[in-house]
Amino acid sequence: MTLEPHYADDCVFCKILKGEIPSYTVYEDNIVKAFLDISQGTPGHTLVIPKTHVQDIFAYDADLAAAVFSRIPKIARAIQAADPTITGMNIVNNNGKVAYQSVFHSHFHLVPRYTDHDDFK
Ligand code: DGP
Repeated sequence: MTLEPHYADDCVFCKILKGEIPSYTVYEDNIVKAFLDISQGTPGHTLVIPKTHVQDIFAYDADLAAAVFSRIPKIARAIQAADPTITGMNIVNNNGKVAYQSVFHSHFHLVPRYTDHDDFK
């Protein structure tokens, strides 16, 4: 499996990688792109995707997994640094339709959690 960018036809996240669909970039390097999730149900909800098209976790090899996973803590810290009330974060990765994956280009949801959230007042 190559770590270099490799795009699939008819993939919305590949279109984002190619600049054909706009996105708000949080972080980018040669391996991954992190950008704001379109929903923003939680402010700062970010998606981290490999630049090479890979459908889901079942398709990763060890090199791609190491490259992508090793970047996630840095991106999480960058999001956290944006707001001192971000004191937690959910990291979620859905794989397969039965696991509620809706975009079949592997992605990790980084969902910041805030100390001033109503549930924790
Ligand atoms: P999942 O259900 O785990 O496959 O999550 C897919 C996410 O992708 C969902 O939270 C919404 C997001 N999404 C879908 N289309 C776009 C898009 O065009 N732009 C951005 N920024 N996010 C998108």
